[in-house]
Amino acid sequence: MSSPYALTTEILNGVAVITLDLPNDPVNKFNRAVKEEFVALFDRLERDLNVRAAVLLSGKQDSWIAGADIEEFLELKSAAEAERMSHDGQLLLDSIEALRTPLVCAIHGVCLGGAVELAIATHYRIATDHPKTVLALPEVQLGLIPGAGGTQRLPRLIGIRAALDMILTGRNVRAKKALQIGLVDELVHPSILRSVAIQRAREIADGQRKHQKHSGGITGLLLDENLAGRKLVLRKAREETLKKTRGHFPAPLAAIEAIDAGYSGGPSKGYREESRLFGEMSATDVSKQLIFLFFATTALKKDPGVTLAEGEGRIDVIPVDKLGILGAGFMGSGIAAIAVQQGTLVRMKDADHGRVAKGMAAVRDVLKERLEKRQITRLQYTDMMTLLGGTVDYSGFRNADLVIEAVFEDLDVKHQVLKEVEAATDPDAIFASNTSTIPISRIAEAAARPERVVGMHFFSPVHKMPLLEVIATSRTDRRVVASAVAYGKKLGKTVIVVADGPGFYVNRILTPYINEAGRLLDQGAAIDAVDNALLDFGFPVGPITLVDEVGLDVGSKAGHIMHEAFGQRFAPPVSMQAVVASGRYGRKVKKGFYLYDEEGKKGAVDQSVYALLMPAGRGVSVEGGSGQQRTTIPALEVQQRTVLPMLNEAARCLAEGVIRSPRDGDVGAVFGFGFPAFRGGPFRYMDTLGASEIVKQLEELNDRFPGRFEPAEQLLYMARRSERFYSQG
Ligand code: 3H9
Repeated sequence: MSSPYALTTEILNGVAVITLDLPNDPVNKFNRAVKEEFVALFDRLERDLNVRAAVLLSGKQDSWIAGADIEEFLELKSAAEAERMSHDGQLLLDSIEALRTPLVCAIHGVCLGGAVELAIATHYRIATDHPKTVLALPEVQLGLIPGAGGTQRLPRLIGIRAALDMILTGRNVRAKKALQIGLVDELVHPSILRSVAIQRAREIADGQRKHQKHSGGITGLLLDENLAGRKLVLRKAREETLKKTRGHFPAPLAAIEAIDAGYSGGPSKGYREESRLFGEMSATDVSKQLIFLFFATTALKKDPGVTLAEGEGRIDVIPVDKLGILGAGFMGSGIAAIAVQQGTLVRMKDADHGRVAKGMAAVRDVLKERLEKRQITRLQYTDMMTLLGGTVDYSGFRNADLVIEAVFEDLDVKHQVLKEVEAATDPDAIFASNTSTIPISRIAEAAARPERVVGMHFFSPVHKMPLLEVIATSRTDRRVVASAVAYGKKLGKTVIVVADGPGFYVNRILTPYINEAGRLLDQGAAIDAVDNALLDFGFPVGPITLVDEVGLDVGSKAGHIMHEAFGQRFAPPVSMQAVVASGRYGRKVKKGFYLYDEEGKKGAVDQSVYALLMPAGRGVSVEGGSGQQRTTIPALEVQQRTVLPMLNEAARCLAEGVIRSPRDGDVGAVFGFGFPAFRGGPFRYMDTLGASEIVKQLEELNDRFPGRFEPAEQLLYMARRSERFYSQG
């Protein structure tokens, strides 16, 4: 029978060996009950004079502690309540720091947020030198700041600059790096973690060992101890944060403020400010949206992608050990690169040896980058490369469990390769298309086994983009869908299952947005001004830059397919057609709307492109744009004209069943092309604006530009009934 308690303690020769193992939960986290158990336990240990030291271990297989319980944040009713929670956390960790019995943390697996704050309040930290061991303060990714002393203790332990890096990015710090920066004191193999931790606890109790205080090396020390140096570092951090976030994320700035307060006003002021700002941040809409996204993505991790029948429990999936890839281009090699990293045997085919070699080199580049960043060892690199093979025929495809095609976006070409794959593989093999726009059912028309045909739409660059759309046709076997979903997750992707149709979900809602950006150029707007307006809205890149990145040839081909399918509403803008016709395909040919250097690094707008656009004399410009003879379109109008049709299309996708839920629609847009996460996604954003406000704005635009902005039926219906997409905010 499992214990109702999370903490168990064993006393070994004066050392209390404490194991945290939250019952019935996959990870350890600090919820109210666990905190109470900690208080009671330390109270008892402090009074037990037989206990001279303590060690804290996790009972979970590969994770230590995931920090504070985020679900409890959802119950917080006010900033004051959150401030109290932070203050209580600080008091608990202060009491641990002041323990008579030194506490040693034995860390294996993820150590996040409040867990790092706990660890740095203790007397000694040992971590395992295992790839699963990472330490991070991910609070800013939830719109929060470390609230249990992290903004105060961390800079003093590892130096301001290293602390800022961790707190402002939330980035994972691997064990080796943690040792280098002084975040942990020692690294050991997992097999000896427990015994070494007990030994160190004894040594510290006996006064034989003190832990070293690091603070970012000599330069770090000099800067931190010197008022002017500190001010400079903090000012720079503020400037860079503002530049990067355009003011949309208040938490990183709040964290800097809390750190500053601790140095300028002393520790008690620092802790007070940390609690106050933690409370303030927890009440922001940004934090609510980011926490929503955290739970939405975790829910998707468990989602099999198909509806289970009553009593079914789970669905058996086909494991993918051998993968065939058709097309060794950018997408094909990108998929190969992530597949070999998961131990899949990959066979990549293209038409000639030159292309295959180029694709293999591209895989090597991705893995080399990981090697250089020390994310993998040389041995792992070699093992991964050994899993990759190339071919110009179908040799080695016979045993493939899954074949993904990433060939030219042309239906005839897709039909041809589908037939070839069916002939070259076993009848059980799954055929997946990575098409970005062609309906899978059209591709499956050529199939002898349409039930084995599915869509797996990866985003470019594959090794960086977190989303995968799995597309099921009405004929796809549900086990095939579930297998594509399971394999996508294994590849580390967040997977949404969408219904078949031109552009599926992500490209369908992206197209009207890009088209409208093009129409603004048709009107004579300046390229950088359109991009800037949407960067200000919160997109990571502007729409014109995005087109340059994706490739104008690819984008325009997709645009035509969408136009054919959806008619006038999706008519491509004139400007884009003129530019693509001139051979400016964007970054890959180092010629597009922007200038590119030899390495492909983006520069300023290429002024010569304006000659290809509609005559500027007829045009207008956008606030803040460069270029000639322009009148002004306010940035707000640019945002409305581009973002509203995207929202409108997202509502249509939901009504038509292209996506299963607003949650999938939000996650798809945020992870597929960077819809501003602090707005929660298109559906959360529509709820913030309200359906009637969206309808009103769309109708106003439709009066000015008939046909393009007609509100979706779904929005009209919701506006009439004052309905929302989500029942709660
Ligand atoms: C913080 O610490 C604030 C402090 O500064 C001080 C405050 C005063 N809370 O992702 P998985 C659940 S802020 C609640 O599928 P994986 C998750 O929802 C906190 N629940 O597994 C899921 O639930 P379910 C800073 C949590 O192996 C289940 O655990 N910490 C938490 O792929 C399994 O999760 C973070 O931001 C949590 N903290 O990844 C850590 N963590 O089974 C966020 C997990 O019902 N968490 N759950 O669907 C993660 O990054 C990943 O979940 C983790 C495991 C890497 C831990």
